Amino acid sequence: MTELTLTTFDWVPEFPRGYVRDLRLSWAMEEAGLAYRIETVPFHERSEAHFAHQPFGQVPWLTDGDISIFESGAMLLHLGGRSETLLPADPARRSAAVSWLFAALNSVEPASLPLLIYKLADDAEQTPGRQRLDAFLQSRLGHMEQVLAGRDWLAGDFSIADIAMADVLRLLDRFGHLAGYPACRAYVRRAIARPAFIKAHTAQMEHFAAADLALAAKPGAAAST
Ligand SMILES: N[C@@H](CCC(=O)N[C@@H](CS)C(=O)NCC(=O)O)C(=O)O
Repeated sequence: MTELTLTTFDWVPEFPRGYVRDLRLSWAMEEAGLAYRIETVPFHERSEAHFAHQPFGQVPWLTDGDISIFESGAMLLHLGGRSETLLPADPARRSAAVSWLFAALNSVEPASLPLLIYKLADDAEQTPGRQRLDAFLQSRLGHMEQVLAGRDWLAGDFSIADIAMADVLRLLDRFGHLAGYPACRAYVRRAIARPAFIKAHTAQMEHFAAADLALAAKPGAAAST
């Protein structure tokens, strides 16, 4: 088996900690018991080598031997190819899991990301566009609520689809957007109670806390966003 290496930032500000998307992959690898290493790239300076792996200068990316993969969905699919714990072999169940993986990233996450951008811009103005966006999100959550009221996981057993969907919904929950959606909230609670999630989340928090300490120990250096 070739070696799996997950690359994330060396440091990030407080706000995204616990939500940086490398967590989707470390969570998956913990679920599957796959060995992996973590490498880092500077948050403040994005090199050409960084863009060669992730064309938007973002993280995470995953290397599997000589193969380099970016986009969390693509990486989850790649890991699914390594373990039936993550993606079932049965064609019908596999298709269901892949469909829900895309639904998380293509139908639900696009409704949540603009809200995060408004939040970071400290913009709470109820413009017509913003109202449309809220309605779009409510519609997506309404449908997810119906789906999740009838099942524990999206495609039979827990799969990469749940890693993506729970992570997308977890961010919405953070900002109170799941208040009227008890089944979605219960789903997020179920997902984040999994030992693999707890291990990956703890490791991410410790990684950035250690980065703070390393920065503080550098003479004259102070963390800045
Ligand atoms: N669609 C990408 C999104 C990656 C992404 O948004 N990465 C964030 C961290 S979670 C990032 O690198 N942000 C810093 C930046 O955009 O400069 C994926 O799912 O992998």
